[in-house]
Amino acid sequence: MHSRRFDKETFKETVKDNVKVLYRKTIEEAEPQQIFQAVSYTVKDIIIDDWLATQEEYRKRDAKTVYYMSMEFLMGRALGNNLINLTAYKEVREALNEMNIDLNVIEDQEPDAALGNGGLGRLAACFMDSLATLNYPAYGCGIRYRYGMFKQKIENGYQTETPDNWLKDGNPFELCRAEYAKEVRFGGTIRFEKDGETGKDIFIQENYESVRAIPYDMPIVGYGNNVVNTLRIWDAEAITNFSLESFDRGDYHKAVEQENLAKMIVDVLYPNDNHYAGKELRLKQQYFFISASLQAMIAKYKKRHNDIRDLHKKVVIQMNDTHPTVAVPELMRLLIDVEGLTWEEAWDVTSRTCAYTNHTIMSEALEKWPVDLFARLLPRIFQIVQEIDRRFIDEVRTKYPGDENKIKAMSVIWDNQVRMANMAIIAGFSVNGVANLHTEILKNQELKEFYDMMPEKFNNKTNGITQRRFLLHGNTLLSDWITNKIGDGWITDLSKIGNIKPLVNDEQVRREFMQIKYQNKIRLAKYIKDNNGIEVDPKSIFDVQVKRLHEYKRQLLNILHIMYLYNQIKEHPEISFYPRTFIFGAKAAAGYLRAKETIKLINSVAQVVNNDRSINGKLKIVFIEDYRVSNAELIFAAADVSEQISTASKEASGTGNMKFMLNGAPTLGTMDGANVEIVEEVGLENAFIFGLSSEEVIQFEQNGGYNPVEIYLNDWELKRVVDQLMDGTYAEGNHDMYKNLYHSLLDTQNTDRADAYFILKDFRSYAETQKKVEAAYRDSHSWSKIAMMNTACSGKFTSDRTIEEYVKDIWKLEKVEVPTGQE
Ligand code: NBG
Repeated sequence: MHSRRFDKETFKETVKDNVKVLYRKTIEEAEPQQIFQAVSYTVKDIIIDDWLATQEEYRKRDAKTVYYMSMEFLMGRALGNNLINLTAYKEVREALNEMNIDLNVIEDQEPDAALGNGGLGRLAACFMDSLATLNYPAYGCGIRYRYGMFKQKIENGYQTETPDNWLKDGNPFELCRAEYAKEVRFGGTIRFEKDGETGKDIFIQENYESVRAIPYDMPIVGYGNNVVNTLRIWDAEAITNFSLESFDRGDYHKAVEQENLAKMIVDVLYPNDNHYAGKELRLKQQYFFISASLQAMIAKYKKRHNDIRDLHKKVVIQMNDTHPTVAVPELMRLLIDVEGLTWEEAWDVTSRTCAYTNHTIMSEALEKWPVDLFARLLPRIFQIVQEIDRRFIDEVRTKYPGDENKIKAMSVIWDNQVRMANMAIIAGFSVNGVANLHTEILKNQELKEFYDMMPEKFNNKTNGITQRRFLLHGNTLLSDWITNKIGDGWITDLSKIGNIKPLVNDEQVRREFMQIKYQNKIRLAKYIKDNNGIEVDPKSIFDVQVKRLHEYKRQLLNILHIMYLYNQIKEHPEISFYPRTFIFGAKAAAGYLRAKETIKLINSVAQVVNNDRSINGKLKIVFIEDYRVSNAELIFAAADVSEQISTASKEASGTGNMKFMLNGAPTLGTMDGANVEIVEEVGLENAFIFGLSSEEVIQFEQNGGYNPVEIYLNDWELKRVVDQLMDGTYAEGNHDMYKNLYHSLLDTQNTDRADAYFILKDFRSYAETQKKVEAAYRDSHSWSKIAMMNTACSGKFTSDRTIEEYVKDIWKLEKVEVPTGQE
């Protein structure tokens, strides 16, 4: 921050004042949490002026705005990031130092805003950062869950979940904007009338329940450009306009019900990643935030425009997966029933406004709502969905006469279910996948019929991540070093990081690079010691797999391989083995049994291996509790090896892979998702690739021909590892503890296919490639080149690039320059 905007002495005084006003304490008496609040309010004060100036500039320019609709925003902590983007981090650290306050300690007081599960939610958060940094008008729209992603504890090796009460100390950065509250209605019946004067159809919802949606705004600070965008998350309140009389009339019950409905709707984030649970409350959440956001969007538009038929010229709606796709019929409803447009006019606006991003081909993630539930909860919306479907089916019949398979594949309502993805594709003007391979699979397999019928809608937008959080904030040593070598242009233009490529041949430079990695490993080792009580050797290879726990991500492959290494070391103590620390971090959805069994297995293997003195510390296994954005920043900075080992075709993109790469950890992975593009950028010689290709996987899935039992019977070392799941080795003698995992690999006792994720098939190839990793690491010259080349080649994977592509191909926004709001 430039001195004209930031005065150290004023800052210090304000912090002291805030401590006094908020807590009636002096700074010496205040708890760290209280200082965190006081500092945050001081920073918010600085942000507010820019926030006002930004919104004023958008208004003056009447700029087109993207509404990024998402059930999830996995923001992490705000304070450090806001300071970074205000370019005030170092000055604030200094100011606090002068008050004997350590900024790191203060940052650690902030709970993560964990309003998301994994990659999908974190992508939304990175997009918010990039939009603001690139001067684009944007709203993020979501839900202010009272409880975010659960807190994970490991007890006796098992995951336990406790509620994440992230708002308990208050959220200093948010603003409640009660004046923009909106009513959202559920259920009831629809009465139909004809307007006597105009002859138009009128639909009246009766006997409904409703809640009031209250927006809370969080500032999204752009990097060094005075822009402050808004993340608008909605809270729910009961509408209590009943009179005391109504109690006498027996309406008390209804009032309490409304109260409960409001509480329930925003209570908690569903903790499923890549999995659809089909719960009624989830559909309520979706409609709740969509209806409120669209009402607010239209109200804002109408303040300055009088023809709603031009709405698409000023707004564009990006639907982050199918979760927000009820936006399509809700926008139709608002345009027809409230704004009085004809169906054709409303459709014209809606289909030019909505765009859809697909994030997965996993069939269990596809949202399909039972018709009876959908129609009961959203009666008017269901009528509109039926009409969208009816008109679309007419179109299909005209284009493909007699081909009922097309209707089976593409209609919205089928088999008594409402298929949300189909509605999004039919109504949206753009459909994108999140990595090249993923988009190709959508076009050629999953969404083939749609692609054949409307190829012009399909496009790819390879994901990206923000270097401001995952390098500038998370890895200060490396970011200072890079800036020192090539200047700070990379902070807003990551392609410039390529300028360190020529330095890769300088041995001294590489030594510096590895020294930084080593320092970051020491920092992580300390975190592990403090949080897990395990000593790890920062000189060992830090081999890391952190992500949600899911069978397709194959944490099971990783741990089976570790069991195999352990057997080898025990049997041949003489073979040379480079010490390795295997680091895991993963949350399992509370009801996902095999995922939870995998966590227990990892921890049990850790228990045995870490306490076996005979292996001389050659192997260590650490399961980091409560993996989340804030500790992820430490983990990426310290990793030597990035495990990206999903079954090819299953990981739509991955974004953790990019964060590792940026921080100088090569990928050990399959040719899946964005790994393919990472290898394109960094070169095969700087990555460790193994396993079936996506074509091979799809081929097996479609035509059969894979028999894991054959592999099991013919590979005795692998057989031994698999048998160890059942012989009690890692189960304190309990033979049933991992039986679900065991059966999932070998038979169809509780899964559709034996080894559906090709773990046994890829095992040998993985083990061989792990050997290559070890050999490469031993040669520290070549390893430092590999590591540094990963950082140097990561330029493509900034979310700034991704956002520029969305803007150019889909959103068509213009940059708005904002003068500073200070002075
Ligand atoms: C996830 C994919 C990831 C991808 C993120 C962000 C869902 C439904 N999909 O591979 O599994 O990186 O989305 O696009 O959570």
